[in-house]
Amino acid sequence: METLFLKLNQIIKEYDSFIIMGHKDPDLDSLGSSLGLCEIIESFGKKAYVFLNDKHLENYNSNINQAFDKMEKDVVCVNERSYKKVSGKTLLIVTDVHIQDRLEYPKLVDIYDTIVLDHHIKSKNYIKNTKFLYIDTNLSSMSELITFYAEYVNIDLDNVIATILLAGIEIDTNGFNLKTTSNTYEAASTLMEMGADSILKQELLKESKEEYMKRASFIRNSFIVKDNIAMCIVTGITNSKELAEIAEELLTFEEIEASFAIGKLDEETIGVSARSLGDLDVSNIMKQMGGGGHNSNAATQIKDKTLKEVKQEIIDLLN
Ligand SMILES: [Mn+2]
Repeated sequence: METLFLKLNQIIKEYDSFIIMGHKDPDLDSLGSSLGLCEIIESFGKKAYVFLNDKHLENYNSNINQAFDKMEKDVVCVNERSYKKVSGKTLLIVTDVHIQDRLEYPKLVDIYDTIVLDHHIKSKNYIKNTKFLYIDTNLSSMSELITFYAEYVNIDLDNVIATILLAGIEIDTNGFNLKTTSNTYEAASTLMEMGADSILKQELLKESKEEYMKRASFIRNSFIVKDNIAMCIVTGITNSKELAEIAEELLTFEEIEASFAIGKLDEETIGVSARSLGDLDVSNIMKQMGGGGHNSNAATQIKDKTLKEVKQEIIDLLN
């Protein structure tokens, strides 16, 4: 990672100001890595801004807003109007995403020099014409990378930012289960040493009882399609995050070795999230359905098919 950090240091020195942007519907990994980068860049004596659409700040659960209040470090956020006030030679840093459409505000890629840092499997639609693109799928999360970067530049992150990063790792690994390596634990340990607070972390990771009950009702109706493979059909309109959570949760049950969660993302699109403990290569099935991923973590999106047809397609592929 040292080569990467040296490269990033070098790039940072070339610019005056930085706008850091994660993905739409930001999660704690996207937010934590943005805030961590902000602190790292400011340690170079440069100006850094985190891009967040106002509507997202309002939608954040109140715990995140509380965390923002507790932050000792003054993080300046910019939105779709105020970014224009950022002055000097400016670089856009994209974190936790590499597809332009999925950015919090895609247009900025066409305006500023851009670098991309991500840990998701590389899509054909990655952002082209970047100054630098770094995708490492061995990382549990962007929080893991940014923690090591902070350590490398020898700064002690703000306690609240360290806490958000720790929560980001926990979210992306589903509680240190998925994609977890010794580096992941090392990053977590570093964050604790920097002052991450495990009570605040629990607060940040809370979900509403309604959300939990809704997911539980889908899980209750899940069924075994073959051997130790579970499937869950989500009714109504859902989103990729909920599908991923359901597929991950199914894996925590006895005897379940692989899982598929299927649901409508909008009227024309069906999303599938697939997880496996490793024996069944779910990416193989998702690839045959136009998607991609890893052995143990894969997904796809399908247009103009019914839930029933998608369900059958998966069953046929499993046989
Ligand atoms: Mn992430």
